[in-house]
Amino acid sequence: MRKIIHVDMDCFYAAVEVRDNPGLSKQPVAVGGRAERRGVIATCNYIAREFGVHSALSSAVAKKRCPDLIIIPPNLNKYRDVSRVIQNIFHRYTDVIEPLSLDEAYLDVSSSEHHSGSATWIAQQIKSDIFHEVGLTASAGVAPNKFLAKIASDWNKPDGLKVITPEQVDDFVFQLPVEKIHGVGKVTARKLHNLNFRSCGDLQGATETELIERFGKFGKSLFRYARGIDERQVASHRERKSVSVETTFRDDKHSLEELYRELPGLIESLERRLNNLSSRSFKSLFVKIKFSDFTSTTKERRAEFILDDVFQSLIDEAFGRKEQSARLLGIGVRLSETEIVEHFQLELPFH
Ligand code: DCP
Ligand code: MG
Repeated sequence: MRKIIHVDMDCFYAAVEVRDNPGLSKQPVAVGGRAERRGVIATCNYIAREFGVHSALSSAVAKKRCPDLIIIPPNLNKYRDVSRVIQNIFHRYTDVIEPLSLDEAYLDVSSSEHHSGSATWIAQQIKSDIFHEVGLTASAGVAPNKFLAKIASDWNKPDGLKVITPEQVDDFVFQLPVEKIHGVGKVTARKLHNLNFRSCGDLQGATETELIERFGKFGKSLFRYARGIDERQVASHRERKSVSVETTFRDDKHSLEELYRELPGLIESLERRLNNLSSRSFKSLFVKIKFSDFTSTTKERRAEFILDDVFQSLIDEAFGRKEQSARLLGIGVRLSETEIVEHFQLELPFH
């Protein structure tokens, strides 16, 4: 039986900003782009969440919902530094760590000798180390696998600790709403509800074949998750498949020329991100355009290097797919199989 801990910082970027400016601790605070520049909210503190503010909401809407909201521009370097300190704390307890983003990681402590091998004590200790050394609260989930550990860390947020022992797994999943399953978004949830699958207990009534017929490959995972089974290992090195950057324009772009003009700036920030990689062998380049009706399209072509004219012709093709102006342009590279994640996923830029 494995012992997995999932640690997730509470309202991470916002918590860092409030920590560094304690005068804000009783105010609704968000981190994100400016409302007047079509920015979006990266995250916000729990006071702001009570007003309906959340990640990925446009800052303009956030301001409407919460007029007193203080929106701070992101300081990604600061969050990266904090993240490094947190990662070092994890390493005191195990080397089997899989970071998912700056503020979140899985730890496999099955063979840890700390605290007589009690994963619950280790999780408590990690939370306490983070609080005393970084001044921030984290939530942790302890369970026999990744699927359950992640659900558990979210269970009593903020500053939560939830343990699911092997004996509790069956009862826990039986009543678990299907929308708690990782990978079940709004669309899949609706589909499941229409089939009368509301809890994992309901889902246990379906055969694997039936679920695969209805949900494709994901059906296989659904079948196992519904029984609390997840054999995925905590992978300390994960392959990163692509690196990309994108920008949302203040005003929609109506012509190809206008889009081309954005290219040098985007290539530059893409290059900056690629600087962190150990190898630079690409499989392909791609572009993404989001149109004024919010639909998106992508175009991709094989290429081993960043070539301006490949991006240009991809933009040409993508933009030509609709008679509409563009509100967002993104470019990226798909990496060859050998590229290994350094430590963290890259975050979206803010413009
Ligand atoms: N983030 C972002 N854009 C998003 C979602 C998240 O930039 N659409 C950033 C800001 C968050 C950080 O990633 O602080 C971590 O994401 P989480 O989903 O863990 O959210 P928080 O830590 O902010 O809040 P919670 O307490 O719910 O974990
Ligand atoms: Mg978090």
